[in-house]
Amino acid sequence: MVLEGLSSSLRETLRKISGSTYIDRDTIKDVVKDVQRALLKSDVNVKLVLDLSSRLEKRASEEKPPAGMTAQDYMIKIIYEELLGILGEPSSLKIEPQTIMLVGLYGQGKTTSAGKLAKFFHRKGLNVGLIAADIHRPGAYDQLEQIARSINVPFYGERGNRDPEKIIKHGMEKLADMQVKIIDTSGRDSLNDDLIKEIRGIKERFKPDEVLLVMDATVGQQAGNQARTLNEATGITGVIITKMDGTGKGGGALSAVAQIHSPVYFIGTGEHLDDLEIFNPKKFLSRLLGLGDLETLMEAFKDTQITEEQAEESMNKLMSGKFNLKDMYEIWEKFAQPGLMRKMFDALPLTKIPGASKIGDQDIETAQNKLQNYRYIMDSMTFRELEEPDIINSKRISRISKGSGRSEEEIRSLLREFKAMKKNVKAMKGNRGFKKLLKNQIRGGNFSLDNIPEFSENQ
Ligand SMILES: Nc1nc2c(ncn2[C@@H]2O[C@H](COP(=O)(O)OP(=O)(O)OP(=O)(O)O)[C@@H](O)[C@H]2O)c(=O)[nH]1
Ligand SMILES: [Mg+2]
Repeated sequence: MVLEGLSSSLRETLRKISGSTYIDRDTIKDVVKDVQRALLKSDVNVKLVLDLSSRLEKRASEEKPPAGMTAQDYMIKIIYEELLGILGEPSSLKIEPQTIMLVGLYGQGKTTSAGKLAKFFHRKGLNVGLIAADIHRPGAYDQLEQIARSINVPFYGERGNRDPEKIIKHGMEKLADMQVKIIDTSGRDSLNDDLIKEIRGIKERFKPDEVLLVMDATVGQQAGNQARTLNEATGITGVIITKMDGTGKGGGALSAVAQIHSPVYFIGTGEHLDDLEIFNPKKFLSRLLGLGDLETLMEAFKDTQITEEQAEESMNKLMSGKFNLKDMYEIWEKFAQPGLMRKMFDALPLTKIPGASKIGDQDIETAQNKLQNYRYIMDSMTFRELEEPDIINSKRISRISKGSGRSEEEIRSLLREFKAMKKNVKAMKGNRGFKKLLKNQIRGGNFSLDNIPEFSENQ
């Protein structure tokens, strides 16, 4: 995955913060250094990194966390916000008739992206036409024509014509009925006056509604210069970062975007014409930091019967020491709802954490079976045992085992989990409710199947 290195070092930093007992000046300095190093290593522009780290340091030293939030969490929040600042505001292409021109150096993915965009608009119900104005690359005409044919959209090009403006003029006329016109232009292997003159000419003559910079995730520190120069020549209105499925460091392209203050509209995630994703900075960053796709996750919870009040109530009970097995049963019951676990795992970036094994349907089934068995066990407990689990001695365990058909070891394991859950939550000072617990756990990057029923923080 692109930004793999950045992702794992930032996650490490967040873990460090979560695990620290307090945040003092030295911790702040340490954290800022860590973040700095991680960003630089991923080719994020040096000046951006320096600006970001000084803002981080200033905010972390001066700002006070609001009531109910720990200094650790607040530090994480500041890092999140500052990184989000680099990624910019979410913005997307309007779904309406328009002319789009793609610019970028050789091999960045312009022609492929032209096809992806055509497919995108086509699917949204707009007529699309593709215009091949790349007069440099031998085979550019054929490549775009083939793409156009594969998605069944009209194409215009003139094989052998060396004047891109003439081709576009004819193309605009021929494709006048098309609601969206996409112009593929030439690249060069580096920035040169010839290229600048060519694309500036096209831009000034045809005044496209959007000029999209296509840049791949492998460009390093020189990305900023590329973006700036192309921006000066044509006024970039948005960016497509391609090859996000590769192993590029990604930081160069992302900083280039920040430097020209243009939004990233899409990311390319493969060679296929369907491999185009609308870019959402918050989602992207949450995944990068291993915070999970919190929004999606919270959406999943909204669909279930667990309201925040209910969760809050359980947590209050838990913390007051009055929490008993019956309450735990209730919570588990909610988790055992069909589909919820799948949704949770789909929303979480577990599969992208290096070393973490992919959560398969098998694992989910195992977890759900485990919950089911725990419920059988609890069904065999007396009312008093559920309310006061401490009285459950080995004699009682043996009785419960016979009644439920589950092994004594399983019952012990249930009791252990209950105790761990109680202890873990108690250890967390301040009641910030279920959401918070879940967030912390995800944040720690240690969200595992075993942790779910316990809601344990595991730090
Ligand atoms: N893995 C992956 N490959 C991509 C992506 N986008 C484009 N490519 C590949 O990158 C290579 C170059 O893509 P093109 O679309 O031809 O790039 P271009 O900018 O038009 O290049 P020139 O015409 O030479 O200027 C092709 O092999 C594409 O299949 C992407 O998002 N992911
Ligand atoms: Mg091309």
